[in-house]
Amino acid sequence: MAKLNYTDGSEVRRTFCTLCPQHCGMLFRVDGEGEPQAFDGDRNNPVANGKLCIKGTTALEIHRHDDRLNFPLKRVGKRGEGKWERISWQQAMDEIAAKLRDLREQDGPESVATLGGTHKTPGDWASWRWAADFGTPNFVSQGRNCGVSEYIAEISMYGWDTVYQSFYPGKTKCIVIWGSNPAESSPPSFERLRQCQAQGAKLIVVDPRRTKTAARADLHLPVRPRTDGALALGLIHVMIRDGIYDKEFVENWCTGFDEVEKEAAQWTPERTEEITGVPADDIVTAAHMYATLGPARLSFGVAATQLGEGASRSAVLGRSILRAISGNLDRPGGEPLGNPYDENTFSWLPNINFEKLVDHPLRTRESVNAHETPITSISGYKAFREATAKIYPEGHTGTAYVLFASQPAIYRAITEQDPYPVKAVLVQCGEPLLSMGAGKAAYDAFTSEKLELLVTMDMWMTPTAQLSDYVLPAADFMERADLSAHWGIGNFFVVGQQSAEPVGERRNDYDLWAELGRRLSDDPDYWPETVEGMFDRFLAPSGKSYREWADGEVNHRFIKPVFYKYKERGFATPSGKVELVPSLFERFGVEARPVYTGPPYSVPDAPEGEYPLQMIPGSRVRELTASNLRQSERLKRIHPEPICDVHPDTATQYGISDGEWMIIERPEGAIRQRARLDPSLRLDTVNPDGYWWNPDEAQYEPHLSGVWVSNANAITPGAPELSSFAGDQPLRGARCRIRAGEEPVAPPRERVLTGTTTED
Ligand SMILES: Nc1nc2c(c(=O)[nH]1)N[C@H]1C(S)=C(S)[C@@H](COP(=O)(O)OP(=O)(O)OC[C@H]3O[C@@H](n4cnc5c(=O)[nH]c(N)nc54)[C@H](O)[C@@H]3O)O[C@H]1N2
Ligand SMILES: Nc1nc2c(c(=O)[nH]1)N[C@H]1C(S)=C(S)[C@@H](COP(=O)(O)OP(=O)(O)OC[C@H]3O[C@@H](n4cnc5c(=O)[nH]c(N)nc54)[C@H](O)[C@@H]3O)O[C@H]1N2
Ligand code: SF4
Ligand SMILES: [Mo]
Repeated sequence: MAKLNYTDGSEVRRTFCTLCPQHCGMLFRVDGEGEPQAFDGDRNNPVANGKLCIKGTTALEIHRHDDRLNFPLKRVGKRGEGKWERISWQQAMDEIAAKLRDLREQDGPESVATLGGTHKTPGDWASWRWAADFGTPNFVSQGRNCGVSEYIAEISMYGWDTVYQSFYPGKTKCIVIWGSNPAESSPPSFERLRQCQAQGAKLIVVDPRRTKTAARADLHLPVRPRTDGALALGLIHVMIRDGIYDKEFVENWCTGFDEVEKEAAQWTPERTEEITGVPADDIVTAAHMYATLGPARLSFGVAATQLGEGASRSAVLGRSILRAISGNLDRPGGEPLGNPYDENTFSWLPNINFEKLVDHPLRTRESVNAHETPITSISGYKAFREATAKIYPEGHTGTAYVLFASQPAIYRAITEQDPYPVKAVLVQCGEPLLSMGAGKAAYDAFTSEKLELLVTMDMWMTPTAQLSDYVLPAADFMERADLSAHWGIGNFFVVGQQSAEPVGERRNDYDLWAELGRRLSDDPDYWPETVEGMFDRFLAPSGKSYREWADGEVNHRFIKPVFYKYKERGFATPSGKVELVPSLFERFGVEARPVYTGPPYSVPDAPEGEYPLQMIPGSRVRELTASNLRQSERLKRIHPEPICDVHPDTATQYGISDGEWMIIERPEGAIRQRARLDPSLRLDTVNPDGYWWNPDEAQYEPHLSGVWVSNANAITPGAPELSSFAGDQPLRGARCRIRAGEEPVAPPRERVLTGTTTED
């Protein structure tokens, strides 16, 4: 690659977009000065076959934006006051490492936590590798609120997972999209969905809203938020009652069926309708479509994992049982079980090196949430590693998800020092105040005097960065060499060439961990000099280096799917079978049967009388990624203000008009968004935009770029005990009330570009 393609001497660089987790292939035309001037989709990359979405087309705007952070900053005033001193990377790394060393000596490595977010390649795996090296189990990253409980349910039940798999045009005959909306969240998978439908596949969508995906469905089940576990039990009930489950598979390959049958017995379609609001007839039709049309895929979706204690457990167990008893596991066109990386492709886990964390000589404690969510712990990790070893000798690639700590428990460990103190937090690639739920608890933690160090590495002066002691400028995806393996769980890897010189002192996220690691590690070879050196280690089994892949004809590799693998190897569970009632749950004292405990509520929430509605914030919109991209003028034109969907009758009841500001309230506080009337929405449900802040509103305390104005995660409930069995937070379905009004406001920002210019 990197050939001279143009007569003016410019080159083409080939990489992939990381503005959302799809990682579509992208090409940049780079001029003689090393500056990218134009871009296009990479038609040779099979993820999106050359297509880019509207977000991807902002790449150069983002790269050149005036608001970007370009130099390391050290706080000189009070936290959140906005007084900074520009310092060198060397000084920042020396001072931060010295503080972390002191904390590790005095309070143990567990007193340091990392908070990361959505998949930003080097930032995620490098922070896990660093945590393992430093000795702290308190690390959080992408996936914490997307899929941990789903992963754990699937791995416990099958010893394998289907999370990152897909449906196949021509082969898949029935697709169930449940708590997910690929029309907005994944252009490549929506395209595939359309291809499947064009070749005859039927579509069932389970969503309280009639989304763009639901609009294409043959059957839409508008479920009451948080009642997915009941719906799954209703579907299981019909499949057993009508004898349309795969009896042979259940007999030969499953344990626990009798217990499931007993639990499902009470979930007649009528009772299921009472709890979920889905008409009984539709439940029967859906069960028959799913069980009898042919190979079926019930896809991963974030909602099931975001329902909080009880509700998420029954939802993820119920969905996993459906995949198994329908006979779809590892069936072509059904539910492919992820293939482990083979010896010729990629080495993931050994390079993350969780083993070092397990045996770390300085680590004496489990994560701050392990006593409440014992599966997500180092003991949980060991149990999963042991169970899955026969399929995954290096460990199941999803095991990072078993280890992630839970954010509210980290916040509590800071403010209440319970179960032990956390005194330093390193934030990178994530925005805890906006995106991780329990925003108020995060704020209390970050402004607490008990927190001795808060570091943020980001591209922008985010609200969390504004409160930090050190702010470090991150490179964008054009400014770094890259490699994606979809967290080690896809059947795929792709490498990317660097296509721009970093502006100012922006650096690759890897460098933060490598620089700190070199100062703190007991192993001088642990951190290669550059990220490329680390990529070489990942890619060693492929027989080619990063450079060879990046500059070669083809920059990616798929692992060819193999089906019915279990017939040879059995399932990677303790019993070798699909455990419909997983023994790994029982071992950790977690209810292993799909017992439904969603609404009417089993967990403390706002009182129903005062807060009669349920809110489901954070549903994806095509033109934004979580709290990212709010700086783009192009995207501001498409989505300038936060929007909350409300049913017209509900709006009338509360005196709210279309297009006017409305207030959404919970005991944690109130936010405002613009009402948009949606007659297809359930009457009891409102759908506020998530992750909302405004970089054009006043920075620093008390406004923090409007973080309290419209940010739904400022009012999502935060106590650790409300998290699911896996530590996932109750981000969807919390009770709320609404009214007309527009109180919370923040003044506009004075445009002083502190620390962001390229000049001294
Ligand atoms: N209510 C509600 N809350 C949710 C969800 C929901 O559905 N509803 N979904 C949850 C899910 S699934 C997820 S994954 C999270 C998303 O949560 P996060 O990933 O925390 O969300 P973002 O807001 O995308 O934060 C990313 C931050 O990283 C910065 N950034 C972007 N690229 C880079 C980079 O290359 N390097 C560095 N250092 N920084 C970068 C951005 O500027 C931004 O500040 O939100 C969760 N929160
Ligand atoms: N444009 C864009 N694309 C993205 C992202 C982004 O921020 N923007 N984020 C990326 C990330 S990190 C992730 S994890 C994926 C997530 O991708 P998806 O899984 O598609 O996530 P959402 O679009 O949030 O879809 C969740 C759906 O669940 C519905 N829902 C809410 N509550 C409930 C409930 O109680 N039960 C049921 N059954 N449904 C419910 C919502 O109405 C919504 O339609 O998207 C990725 N792609
Ligand atoms: S879907 Fe859009 S934002 Fe996401 S990787 Fe592809 S081009 Fe980038
Ligand atoms: Mo996510």
